[in-house]
Amino acid sequence: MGAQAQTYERDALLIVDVQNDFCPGGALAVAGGDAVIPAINRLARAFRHVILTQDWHPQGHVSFASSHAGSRPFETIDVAYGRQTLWPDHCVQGSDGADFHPRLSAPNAELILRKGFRREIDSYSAFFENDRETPTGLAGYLRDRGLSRLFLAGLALDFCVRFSAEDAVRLGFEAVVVEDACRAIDRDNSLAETRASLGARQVAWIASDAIPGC
Ligand code: VGL
Ligand code: ZN
Repeated sequence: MGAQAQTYERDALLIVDVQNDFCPGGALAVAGGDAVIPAINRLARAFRHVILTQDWHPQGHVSFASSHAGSRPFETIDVAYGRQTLWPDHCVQGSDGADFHPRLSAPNAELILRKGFRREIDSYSAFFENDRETPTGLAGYLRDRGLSRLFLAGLALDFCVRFSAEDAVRLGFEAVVVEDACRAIDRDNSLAETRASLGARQVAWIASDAIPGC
């Protein structure tokens, strides 16, 4: 919808959290999470600029249900910066679950951006942590390099992809979600909310086969 089917020097592909823990068999598996990999591998070859994100939590992270006595995964609680969904322990720094999926192939990636490494703040967006204030540095990186349009693919569509795309637009970048290269966790209507929210914020959608070279 609306996005030009052509990649340019100013375009970057953001591959979000294609890590073992978000794929089948992982601690926070997204249904069909590994099914995005063939399309993402093609996209990675079609784009001149590729950035990977990696969810990267210390043990005892605030987003882990196990860090809060009496809490269970997928409940929400109040933390210092507002509501926070609690998750099973996942993407612990240095663990196999935090590794990129072994079939992911993006040899030309120029940056690996790790997020969620502060014990007291979760980070869905690749731009801001969940306090909505602490920047990751990605905006400055993109601006300094003249990258003004971001194509997003990966996991999970209704969390990290969603909030990254929304922040991108809020910061003045164009954002295009590559729909078939994403999968959602889809709990509590989160996928429908994501579609509505992205639509209301001028985030575009595209199919990967509309991108030259894919
Ligand atoms: C994510 C939940 C918790 C994601 C990360 O990558 O979408 N979701 N941590
Ligand atoms: Zn996480």
